[in-house]
Amino acid sequence: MNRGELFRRDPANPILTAAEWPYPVHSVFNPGATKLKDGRTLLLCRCEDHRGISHFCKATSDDGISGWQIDRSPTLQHEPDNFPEELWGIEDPRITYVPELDVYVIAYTAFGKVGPGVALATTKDFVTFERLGLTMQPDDKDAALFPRRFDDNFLLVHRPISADGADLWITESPDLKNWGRPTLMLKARKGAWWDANKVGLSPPPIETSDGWLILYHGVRVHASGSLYRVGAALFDLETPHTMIRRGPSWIMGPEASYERMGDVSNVVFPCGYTLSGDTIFLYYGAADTSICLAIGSIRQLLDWLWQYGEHPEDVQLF
Ligand code: BMA
Repeated sequence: MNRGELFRRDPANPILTAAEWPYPVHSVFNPGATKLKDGRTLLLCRCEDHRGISHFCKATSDDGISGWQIDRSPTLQHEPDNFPEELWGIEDPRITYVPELDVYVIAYTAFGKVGPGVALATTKDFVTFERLGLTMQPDDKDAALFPRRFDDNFLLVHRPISADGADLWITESPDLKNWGRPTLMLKARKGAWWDANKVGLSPPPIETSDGWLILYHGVRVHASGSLYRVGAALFDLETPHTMIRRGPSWIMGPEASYERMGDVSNVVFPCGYTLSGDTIFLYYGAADTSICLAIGSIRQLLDWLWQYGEHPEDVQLF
């Protein structure tokens, strides 16, 4: 399977735009996704209003493609009086259902004066939410929780900025409130690589028989701006800090006109997926403007990684 064929864009793309919203919004993009217990697909969409501030609004659908039922007002708004880290809005939600707690944990970017930070909120019904506040200090974003504990601890993938760039880290917590023991998970490459200098987690980790499949975005900065593309890597099931393979090339990049042109052109930015057997429905923001769907096969993604992926010691990081 050619890397360019691993995901096929749904013909209905963009599946959701601001024009369909029941109340005025400027743009809808970067949705978190989950499959509810009744089988419906839920998207928690990032909506940017006409001030530039983002909030979340949920949309549900029976088939995950069409017939979206959209909340008639914002589902979750920023609350700067109680949570000053959300002064300029809440962005890019990633949803993990945690069976042990029977809650959905939403990791999102809280955008405030000190920069973007990773905040968590829990919900059982996507109607009422409990905020757990910031996990660690900014600058940090692109986070999602694994769905279970490892050696008594929850694990969060996130993307802090360090002196050496913007890489994926894993940090542990016994209670989703106290975080520690950060470990580097996946480093950005350097130079001309598609994922040079800046990478970030795309949707939450995907559990497969071969290991944790991680889809991540890489940012290549050009004279005319940034290109956001998606790549893949595989990590050990029991010790998810341990990389098994990393794809050398991107597997999905901006190609369609709705990805090439928009508020921020040349961006594909997935924050959520659902599974139906081997089929993955990947939900992504296109050009920070609309919501799109790409469909693939977990088996084919894994086969591609086994065939073309590099051993961690062969990955060129300099
Ligand atoms: C990233 C995030 C995303 C956005 C992307 C492209 O840093 O802020 O929300 O989609 O940039 O603008």
